[in-house]
Amino acid sequence: MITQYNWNTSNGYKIAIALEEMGLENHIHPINIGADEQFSDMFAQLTPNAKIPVITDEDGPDGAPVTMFESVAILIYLAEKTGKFWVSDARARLEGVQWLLWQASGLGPNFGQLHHFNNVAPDDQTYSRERFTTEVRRLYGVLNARLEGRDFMLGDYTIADMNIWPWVSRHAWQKVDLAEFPNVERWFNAIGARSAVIKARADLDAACAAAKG
Ligand SMILES: N[C@@H](CCC(=O)N[C@@H](CS)C(=O)NCC(=O)O)C(=O)O
Repeated sequence: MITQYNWNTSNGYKIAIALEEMGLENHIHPINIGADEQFSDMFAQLTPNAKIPVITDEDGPDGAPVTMFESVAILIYLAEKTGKFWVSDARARLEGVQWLLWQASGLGPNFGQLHHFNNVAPDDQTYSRERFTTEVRRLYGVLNARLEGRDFMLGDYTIADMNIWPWVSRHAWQKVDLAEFPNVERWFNAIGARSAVIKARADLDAACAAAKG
């Protein structure tokens, strides 16, 4: 059995979606990051980084339990465990790793900063808002170019898409109109219509709502 220690954020949805797409039985243990549960002693036993998502799998690679943090590492683990939604050809895998790291090192952090400066920062933060808006729009341009002539990031639907899609699902927080990036809009709508994506988001949202009480 896999347990997702999770909350309904962009990084959190990635794992909920992957588990559902791969048909892996799992249990959601909500970690309410709005109530600082990521800093609890219990959570510190699972991760040194005090951030969701984290998973535990009673049936790890050698049959022994394993605990994992960092959403991209978890996505690779789940794809390799199931043999689903990844690429086996060596050259395709190199390409896939580049796009996974592009999200983890560029898209995720910059989108996250823009969410903060657009929606949370208390004072006028024009300089920061403009700085991150410029970079986020540049990243949308890179994504749009990659999706030209391709249905998904690596051709077929894989963890490379699950890794990016939840961040694009917050496009309103980024004040980005997807119509400006037509390949992204097409890709976004196709993934958003998948039953596994709809169910995974609804299940994680419901578990988080119940945890908030
Ligand atoms: N690089 C990490 C980022 C994880 C991350 O930033 N998680 C956020 C939610 S999306 C979090 O736990 N925030 C709580 C906090 O910063 O205290 C990953 O991809 O797993």
